[in-house]
Amino acid sequence: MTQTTIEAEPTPLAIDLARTALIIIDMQRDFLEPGGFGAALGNDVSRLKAAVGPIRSVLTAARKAAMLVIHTREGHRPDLSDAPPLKVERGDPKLRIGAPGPMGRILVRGEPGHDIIPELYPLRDEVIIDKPGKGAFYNTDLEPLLRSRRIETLLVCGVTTEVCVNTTVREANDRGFRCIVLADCCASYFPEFHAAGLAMIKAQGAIFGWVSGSASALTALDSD
Ligand code: C5J
Repeated sequence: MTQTTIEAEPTPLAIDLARTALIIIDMQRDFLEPGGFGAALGNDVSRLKAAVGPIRSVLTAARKAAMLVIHTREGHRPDLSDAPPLKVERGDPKLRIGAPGPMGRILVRGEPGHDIIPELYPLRDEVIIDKPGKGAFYNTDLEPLLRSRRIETLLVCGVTTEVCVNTTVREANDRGFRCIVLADCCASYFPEFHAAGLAMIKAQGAIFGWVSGSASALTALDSD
């Protein structure tokens, strides 16, 4: 039985688990650990840790349910040819994208800081989408991948709520995918942006998507 109902705001939702994927946005060392991109921008990276435990629980349940799991990573080619100069040329030149840091070159593919944190490390058969932008659909093959698997619903986790999570949800919504954002599985360096980011998604009758939490997701996944 793959049909279930998940508690969410602004309304509960009937979903087909066989056509649902878990997408975990940018849980990378560069955003969560000292010395990476997030810290270079002056943020308190410890604020993002709160999402790790809840994501781990949902990831474990999704793996058990054989759900499609997708991890994304924000980052650029070593020659930065896919990084718009206006994105690179911000802040202190010593701390910009491509600059050397304690976890390798900041936000560059293949560097230790670009990789996903060990607690949520992808299994060999899980999809990894390397994205040059904030949204996971921009200049990636995420959309054809979802369409080929006939996915209609995305359970969305990751960081940061108002940047890459929100951008991805808006891109997905415009492409006809239904997003359910798991609030405690997302985090921001700014608690007020986290709250506002979630409020914007579910406002006006779910203008971009629905907001739920890890407990409701686990109940729904258990009903499979
Ligand atoms: C940011 C992201 N915040 N993954 N990236 O620059 O949200």
